[in-house]
Amino acid sequence: MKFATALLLIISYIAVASAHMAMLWPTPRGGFGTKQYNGRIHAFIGYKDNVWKVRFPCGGYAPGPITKMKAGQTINVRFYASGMRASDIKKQPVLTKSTKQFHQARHGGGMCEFSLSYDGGKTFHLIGRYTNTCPDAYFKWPVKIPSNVPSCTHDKCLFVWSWTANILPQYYMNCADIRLEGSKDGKLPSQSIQIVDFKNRKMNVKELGDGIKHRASTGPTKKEISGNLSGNIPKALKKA
Ligand SMILES: [Cu+2]
Repeated sequence: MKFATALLLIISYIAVASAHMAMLWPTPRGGFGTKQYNGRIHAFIGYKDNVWKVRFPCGGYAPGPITKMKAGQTINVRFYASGMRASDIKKQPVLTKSTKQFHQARHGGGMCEFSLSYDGGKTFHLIGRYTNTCPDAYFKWPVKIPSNVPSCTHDKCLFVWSWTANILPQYYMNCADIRLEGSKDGKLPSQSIQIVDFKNRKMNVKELGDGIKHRASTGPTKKEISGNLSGNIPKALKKA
C-alpha cells in the first residue's frame, strides 16, 4: 500500500514535470479536476508518451464537464501552470510576491486564440485573441461571447483555447464542452483560428512573444482587453 502510494506520487510528479500550460477555466476536456485528467492536457499537439498521445482536435480527450454560457457574456479565462498547487489555484489570479512565484512553462508567451466550435472541433469561429504575453496563469483573460451567436445545445459545442508558443515551436489546443444560449437568428463569426500544420511536422512555427519563460508576464494590456470585449479582436502580431 505504501509502495503504491509512493509510486503514484512519483507518477504524478513525472506528469507535472513534463507539463507545459493548460486552460484551467472554463474546464476543458481532460482538464484539472476531470475524470480524464492525466497531466497531458498541458502538452502540445503531437506530444506522445506511454500514457497519452495529444491529438488534434482537443488533445483527443472525450467530452468533459459542461459549462453553461450565454451570448454577450464575458468569460474570464484562466490558465493552469505546471508548478501550481491547490493553494496556488485557490489564489488565482492574484500575483504573489515576485520572489515567490510558482513555476509556469510559458514558453515566452505567444499567441492565444479563443474560438467557438459547433461541430466538435471541425471548424472554429474566432471570438478572442491575446498576443505577446499569453498565456499566463497569474492573470485572467477576458473573452466575450458575441451577443449575436446562435444557440448551441447539442454535444459538439465547444469553447476552444489554442496557443502558438514563442520560444518553442509548439501548438496547443484545449476544448471546454459548453451549452450556449444564443440569439434566434444568430450568426457565427466567419474568421477561423491559426492551426499549425503539425501533421507534416512543420514544427518551426513560432509566434512573437515576450520571451519570459517561467515567471509572470505583464499580462494582457488594457487595449487588448477592451478590444476583445468590444468585438474589435486584436490582430495577430506581424513577424519581423
Ligand atoms: Cu511546452
